[in-house]
Amino acid sequence: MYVRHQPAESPPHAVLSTIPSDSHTWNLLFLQLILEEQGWEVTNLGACVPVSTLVTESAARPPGLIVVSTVNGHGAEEAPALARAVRVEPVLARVPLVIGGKLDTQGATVPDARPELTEAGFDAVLTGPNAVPRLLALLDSLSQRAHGRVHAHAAR
Ligand code: B12
Repeated sequence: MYVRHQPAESPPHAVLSTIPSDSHTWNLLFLQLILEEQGWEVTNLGACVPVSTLVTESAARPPGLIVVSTVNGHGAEEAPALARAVRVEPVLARVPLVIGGKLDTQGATVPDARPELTEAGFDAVLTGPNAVPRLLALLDSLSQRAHGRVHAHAAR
């Protein structure tokens, strides 16, 4: 079972999306619940999200994290363009951007097998049995960083 963390006073915000061709939704619901359990407020954009919608929605309210989940096997092919479109938007250029799920039809689970995804702008490619623990570790480090920022402001 995953450990529930105390929600921050002002919850961090994550945008949750998939690639344009992917109509699966239980993966998105699963990730929404994981993020919410860890104290994040989630904007779940649902199935078959056009890249332009992801960029517009995220730019309107820049989140602390963008999570892309895809399981239909087209992620490796479609997600590089998604990452480039996110990174070209100035307010999203440095927002942590991660992808996970079933990214191809070969069942590849080794993150480094997909260098095109990190080259295109993803900070992490989370696949295989350690995907969720790695996401939880990332959420932990983001929330520690956010708290560090709050303390730094408070100290001034
Ligand atoms: C239910 C299902 C459907 C339903 C979806 C209903 C819905 N509302 O979602 C329907 C029938 C509509 C469907 C359609 C299709 N499906 Co389908 N579907 C499934 C099925 C049986 C279960 C998926 C599911 O809901 N799992 C439950 C969720 C909670 O788990 P999950 O999706 O596996 O995600 C987990 C991990 O991957 C991970 N994860 C996922 N994303 C992320 C992201 C991050 C950041 C992290 C950390 C972790 C993570 O966490 C989750 C929990 O462990 C799987 C087979 C299977 N047993 O997995 C096939 C499967 C995903 N489908 C598949 C395919 C091919 C299709 C179709 C293309 C079939 C077709 N020819 O029409 C279409 C998709 C069309 C499209 N445009 O996308 C393939 C994908 C092939 C691949 N990737 O290699 C699968 C794997 C079946 C197979 N073995 O071939 N499908």
